[in-house]
Amino acid sequence: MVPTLIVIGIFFAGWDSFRALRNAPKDSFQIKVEGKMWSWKFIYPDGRTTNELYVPVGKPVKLNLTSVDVLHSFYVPAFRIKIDAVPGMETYAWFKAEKVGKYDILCAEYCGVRHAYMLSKVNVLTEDEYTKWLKSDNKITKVDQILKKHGCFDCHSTDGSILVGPSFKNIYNRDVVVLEKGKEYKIKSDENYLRESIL
Ligand SMILES: [Cu+2]
Repeated sequence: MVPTLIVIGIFFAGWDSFRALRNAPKDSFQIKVEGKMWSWKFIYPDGRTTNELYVPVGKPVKLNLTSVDVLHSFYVPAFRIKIDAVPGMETYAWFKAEKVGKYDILCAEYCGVRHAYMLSKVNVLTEDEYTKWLKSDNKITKVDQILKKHGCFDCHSTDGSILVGPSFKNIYNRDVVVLEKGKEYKIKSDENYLRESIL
């Protein structure tokens, strides 16, 4: 009897935590998350996308996750959430950030050679900052549409974060080293350089 009662007690304590984890509040702010080898993409209700997650402080946020290629696992140790991102399926997790700051995002499912670099951040902003952030460069520009259509965001970010390829942020007129016939040349990434790289 005694062990049975203990086990039943533990079950209900666990059931309670489980329900809290699985039932996102109805007024949660919803953000889509796409995992891919080897980066995270966050898609907000207005269509904007980022490679780092931006959320307001003190508000429940529900993440709807999927993967475009293999299994990944979205892991934020600070918020105690870890959930698989599965190709062809939608999973979810929710959290409420209690303090403003930056928190680590990791991939917790081995997904290929750069798995260990599949890192990102949660940026928790105050409500004022967040409304401002949502309003800033809110429009999806024609350039964004073109980049999206051709899949450029698979390897390049626009916010400076490093993915497989260089970020588009400040990409114009920076110093690059090119290799030609075994010789290194230092040049500027001018229009010609960018055009050739893209083509
Ligand atoms: Cu991974």
